[in-house]
Amino acid sequence: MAPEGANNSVNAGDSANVENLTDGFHLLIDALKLNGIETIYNVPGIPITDLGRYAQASGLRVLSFRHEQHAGYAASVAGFLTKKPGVCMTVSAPGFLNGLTALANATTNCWPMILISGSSEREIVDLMQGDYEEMDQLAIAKPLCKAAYRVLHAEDIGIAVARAVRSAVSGRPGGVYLDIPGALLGQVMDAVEGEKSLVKVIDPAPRQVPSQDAIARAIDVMKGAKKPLIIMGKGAAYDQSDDAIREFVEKSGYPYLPMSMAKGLLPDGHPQSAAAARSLVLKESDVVIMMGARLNWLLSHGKGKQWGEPHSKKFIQIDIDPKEMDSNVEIAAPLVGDVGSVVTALSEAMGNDWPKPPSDWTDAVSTKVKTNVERMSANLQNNASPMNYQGALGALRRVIDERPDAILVNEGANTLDFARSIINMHKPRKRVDVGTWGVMGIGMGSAIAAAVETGHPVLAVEGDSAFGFCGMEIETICRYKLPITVVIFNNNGIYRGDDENWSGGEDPATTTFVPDSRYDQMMEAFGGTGVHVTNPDELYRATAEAMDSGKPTLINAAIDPAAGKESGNIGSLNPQSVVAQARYGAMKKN
Ligand code: OXT
Ligand code: ADP
Ligand code: MG
Repeated sequence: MAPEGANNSVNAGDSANVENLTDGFHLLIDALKLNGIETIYNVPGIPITDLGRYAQASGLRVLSFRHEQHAGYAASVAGFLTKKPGVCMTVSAPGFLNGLTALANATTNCWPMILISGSSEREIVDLMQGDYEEMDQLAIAKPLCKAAYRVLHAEDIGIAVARAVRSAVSGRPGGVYLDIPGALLGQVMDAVEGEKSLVKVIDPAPRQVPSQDAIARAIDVMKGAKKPLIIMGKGAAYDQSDDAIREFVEKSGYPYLPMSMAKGLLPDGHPQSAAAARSLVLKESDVVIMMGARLNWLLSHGKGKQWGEPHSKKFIQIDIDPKEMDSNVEIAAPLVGDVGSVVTALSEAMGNDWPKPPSDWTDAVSTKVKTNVERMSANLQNNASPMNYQGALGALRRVIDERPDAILVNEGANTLDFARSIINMHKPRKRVDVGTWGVMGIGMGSAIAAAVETGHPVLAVEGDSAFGFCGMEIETICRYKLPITVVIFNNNGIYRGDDENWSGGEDPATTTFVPDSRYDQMMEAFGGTGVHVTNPDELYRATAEAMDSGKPTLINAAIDPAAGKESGNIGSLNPQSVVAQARYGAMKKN
């Protein structure tokens, strides 16, 4: 709480000239608006409740959530979709900590976000005298985000917001923490001086053009390729250089692999897409161009049996962060710069008669694609009840095929991994999912941001466990009347719903839920539409109707509890031991 004597109170006699004054509340709001911020995702409470009210009164859209983690996920996805920092506002200590998960996740995903948290006064925190919600938030935030700042004086708010905006979007985007002690908001100063203290950031995310030498080196490596491959990541989607990317990929004639949130940069099903030949192209390629994608765990760090013989490939890497080069394997041609500037320079250097890759390579890839696509499509045409993932996702694939502007939000394990390869994306930045960390609970915040920032209808395809991390936000969705359809794949548990308690005791297995829950009735409790479906035909009809209605809807899709695999496609990451295998191997399902 504000210590006595701070210059934060206006004497009764001064009220006559109060119109010549401004305060910390309004300097912060004006600084955010001056830098193009239009929306705040928050949870009210001491000391920011009035800040939210004043921001709303000043024309900012202020959405209040039920938990700060989801307000934070919304802010981070707003950053991914708009290239402007998404802003999340929280109370001190517990609210700050709830938001911190989202800030760290934004930083991991390289998405621009600013977490603004109220905090306790330095004088009390630094002596650890037990303030209300006392915590040294700045120190705790610093290791978990890209940059962190604290403001103590009203006249510094303008420069602080400018620093936060530039830090969030420049270079490799990321999360920034801005610490606002409660007393700062109540400080007053001369309005004219206050206006002068505000800073509008000039060119916060400058294009970073690659050197000609780097381009020449990369072209040289490309010229030697017999089995080239391009891997596009969410950094390429974020860059919003869609035409330049497509021109480069098509000019090269190279097969490409989109990582999950790069799907749609070129429409899935594009003749050069190798998504349905993933294992083949990773193993057999000889030159790999990484475009805004890291060689991290999602790509087995660029090594191991998935990648064929060790050192059998040359990597070209396009990344705005020079430190990403050589992170996992040697990069033969590092291209430091933003994706748009790099692919434009590459396309120019390739001239107008760039030779297509050898047909034995492209034919091998397209043959494998055709085989896998045919094998998968055979499984999608089923109307089985209880549903399996293929039948349910075959229905939702049609819904998205018919609504290419809709945004798909997706989380779970099987619900995620099957949807990624079954639901085709037709345009850039139309798929938002668990990102680099594989975080459960991103669904509702992401759906809210997608609806608010784009105005398009949103389809959130949620595992029932994943939904459990964020389900209370369906009240937020109903309160703001957002065009969001939530489809819950209810298989009664995490990964599957038929596990048993191996002790034979009364308690349910550790991965199962109440069987046959009716999540749709939760939605009805908040005035939304709830639907329960048991087969793909019903699922298709209910989802299409919901998407076209523009109304908050939750569809509870009963999925066969035995249909899933442990951890979906990444079961191999689970630790094993011969002892555990000997004791329990026979009891484990799938
Ligand atoms: O080439 P081959 O022949 O090999 O074939 C490949 C492709 O070519 C082919 N393919 C196609 N064929 C035909 N047509 C098309 N269109 C096509 N596309 C591809 O298919 C195969 C496979 O291709 P794919 O899928 O592209 O590639 P692959 O090998 O899978 O790629 C590897 C990866 C790693 C890139 C990919 O698997 C991936 O991106 N995985 C992401 C994994 C992930 O992040 N999962 C989420 C986390 S799992 C776990 O952590 C969970 N938790 C723990 C937890 C978490 N995460 N967070 C928090 C806060 N607390 C706890 C929990 C609790 S998941 C979870 C909940 C799970 O339960 P739910 O109820 O929510 O969900 P259900 O599982 O449904 O019950
Ligand atoms: P994915 O999970 O889709 O493979 P990653 O999150 O692993 O993608 O990689 C994203 C990479 O993109 C990061 O290394 C980041 O530095 C980079 N990046 C982010 N924005 C840009 C941009 N505008 N231009 C170039 N690289 C970018
Ligand atoms: Mg489940």
